[in-house]
Parts: sequence; structure tokens; C-alpha cells
Amino acid sequence: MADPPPHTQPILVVGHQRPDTDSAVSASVYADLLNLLNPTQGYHEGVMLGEPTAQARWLFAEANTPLPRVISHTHLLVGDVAKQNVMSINSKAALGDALKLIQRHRIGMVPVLNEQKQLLGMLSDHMPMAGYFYHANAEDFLGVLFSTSDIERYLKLDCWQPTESEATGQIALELSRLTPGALALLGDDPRMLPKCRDAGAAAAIVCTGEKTPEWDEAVQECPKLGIFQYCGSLMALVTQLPMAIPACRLMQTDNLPTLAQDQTVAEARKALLEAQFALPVMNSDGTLYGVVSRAEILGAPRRRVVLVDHFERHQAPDGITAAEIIEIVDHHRVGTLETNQPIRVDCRPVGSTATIIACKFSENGRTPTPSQAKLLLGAIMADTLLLTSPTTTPVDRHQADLLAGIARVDLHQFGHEVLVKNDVTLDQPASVLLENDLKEFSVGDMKFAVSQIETVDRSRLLFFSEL
Ligand SMILES: [Mn+2]
Repeated sequence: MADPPPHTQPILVVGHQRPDTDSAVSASVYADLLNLLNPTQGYHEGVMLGEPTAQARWLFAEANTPLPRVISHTHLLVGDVAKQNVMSINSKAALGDALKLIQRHRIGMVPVLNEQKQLLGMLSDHMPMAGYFYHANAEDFLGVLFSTSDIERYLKLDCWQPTESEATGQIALELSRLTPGALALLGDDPRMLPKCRDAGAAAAIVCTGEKTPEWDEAVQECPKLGIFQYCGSLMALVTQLPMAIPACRLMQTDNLPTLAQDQTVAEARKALLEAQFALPVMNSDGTLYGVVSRAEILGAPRRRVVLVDHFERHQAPDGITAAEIIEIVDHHRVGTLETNQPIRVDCRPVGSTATIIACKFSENGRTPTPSQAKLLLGAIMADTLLLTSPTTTPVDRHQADLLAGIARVDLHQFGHEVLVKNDVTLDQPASVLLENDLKEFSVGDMKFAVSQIETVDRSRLLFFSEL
């Protein structure tokens, strides 16, 4: 079985609601065949519209094949349309790094992630502090805590003398505003250094082109002061400084709206109307899956679906009207499903959809694997009650023989094993038993339903006549 290509929406191959064995098997094996025949069309995924029966569970286990994923509708999900591999920054990155990403990639926001790729917050040029991104100067950040290591890294400072410990004081441009532990921004006057020391500053950035003997002397006078050189004017330093503020100090963390992969696109649309920027889409472990913006929602392609084993609107998935049905393969009457475009329809009057899938293998010059053969055979046996139902045709018998040969099983013994697994269990109320294999139909204005209960032991059904 081919692996799904990453980041593309699968084409769902799905049977009817309350899936019986034929629906589960046909969806799974037909998806395999379509992937084999049309590898460029997209990845086909067999799914089930509800929990599998005990019989289907047994059969898939017997065939050593994973059960198809259970879905409850075919509405598009956030995970289907979200943009993945988005640009992100870590919490230690500076505001300038975020701004570079935002400008270079023309994105509206940057998620801030920790080392485990979990979402810490978001930075966006649509946030209230957006002005800082473009016009800020150091004055705006007076009183904001800075760490010298952030500043050293971002401003590419030359360290003349390291700080005694990591300084995270306030920034100050004037001596009068220097507080103990502060970071002082100085011009090109070496005489200012001892004054900073006396005021209790932890570090100072000096703006000078070269380290003159006067500077050497001043540095020696202040052995405990961290001293860094910025090769540029004080004005340039003040302009660049805001870009060195760590992203984690500015990111939005409170009431951060997020989406889950399994939310519907309709829900995402509603959330985006209230959001100022794209929304992060989370994995269940708190890591980032991707982002969704209005562009992804507007440009979302319709969900593509192949329907097997049903032709009735009432048996089809919720959300089918918004989906694009690209093919129907069925052995029931042509029912109430409508499509917008011409599509491939393959309806044959045989005992099971699995029979048609088996025919499609040979019609395309392919042979099912022993596992696929076992699944198809089991489904034929289940749907035709061991080739005895009135719907059984010579085609079913012929395909069943071929499949039994490939799967290396005895047709009747295997068929009997399959049927026993679906035998009615009388430990549930009759109303529940009736619901298990209930199919709804509509003809004109009339709606009706047919329910089936199977047993290999007729005497057990007498129990019902006594109810
Ligand atoms: Mn069927």
C-alpha cells in the first residue's frame, strides 16, 4: 500500500452509514486499487462512516489489514486546508528576527515555539504593538527589561568586558535615570564609564569606532561593569535597539485563539471573522500543526469522495452536498444521490459491491493480494449469506471461487466463519438490534427503512417472535 503524499487532502472512498462488512471492505480495497491504477490522481483513503461490526473487525484482523479510519462526516476539516511548514521563531529570537520573517515572506504573523515545538505565543504586525515593528525607538522601551545577552547577539556588539552575571536591568539613556542593574547607552565619551559604575549600572554600550587608550583607561577603572562596543552612532544604536527585544516579551499569549485539526472549515471561518490574523492549528500534544488564514479557507478545494455500496442520499455521509462525488460503485438500485458534474458510475446487479471491486481488479489486469482477496471474499460471503441470497449471481460465485484460490481458503468453511461472526447477539434490546443494519430509502415523498438481522441458527430468531 502506498504511503499518502504529505500535505494533500486524501480522496475519501466511503461506504454507507452504519457500515456493514461489504461497505468497509469495498472502501478499503477499492482505495488500494485506485491508488494502484491512478497514482497521479491523488491519494485515495478508504474510510468508514461509523464503527465497524464485529464481523468486519474479525475479517480485517484475519486479513492482517488495518481497519479503515472511522469518520462521521465529509465536511472539510481545518487539518485538510491548513498551511503546514510555516515560518516560526523560537522564544529567544529577537523582534528583529520576527520582523525579517514577516517582511521577507509576506506573512501576517509568526508563531513563537519552544524547543519542543509547542506554541508559546504569536507575533503579528496586526497586533496592538505593531507600531514598534516599524517606528519604535529605544525611548519606547525605557523601563522595559532587556537582557544583555539578547542585545549582544542581535546588535553584534564587541564585548570589551563581560558582565559579572547576566544583566536584565532597565535601559537608560541619561545618567539621571540610571538605576542599579541598568543597561546604559553611552556615546563616544570615555569619562561617562566611571559615572555609570557609580550609579550601579550592570552594563554599558559605548558607541565608538575604535578602542583608544582613553577607553582602555576607563575600562580598567570599572572592573565590574559589563562593557560592549557598538560600531556606530548612538542614534543608530537607539534605532536598532528595539529589534533586539526578545520575541517572547512581546508575543500575544493571553486568549490566544487556536484551532484543532479536526474542526470543520465552517467553524474555522467563523473564528477567522473575529481574528485579526491567521490562526494557529494545533496538534493534540500542543505542538503546531500549521496555520489557517482566510486565503486557505477561500481557496479550499471541495472534498473529493468516491462512494461505494450505496446510492441513497440518506445513507451517504453528512456533508456530501458540499463535497464533490467523483465516482459511485454500487450494487443497489440507482437511488437519490445527485451530482453537479458527470461522473463515473459503476452499478451492477450482483450480490455485493466487493464482487464489483473484484471484477475491476481483473478488468484492469491486476490480481488482489491474498489479504485483499480474503477481505473481498469475506464481504461477498457476508452480503450474499454464503452465496445463498436471492441477489446472488453467477458473477458472485465465479469471483468467490477465484478469491478463495488467491486467499488459499476453503470457500464454504471460510464463508461460514464469516457469517457466524455476524450472528445476532441477543444481549441487546430489540430496538438496538434493529438499528444495527438499518438502511433508509426514499421513493417520491415516501421514506422507509429496511433492517436486517442475520443468524446461522434459525431457532434463535424464534426468540423475537415471542417478544
Ligand atoms: Mn453491499
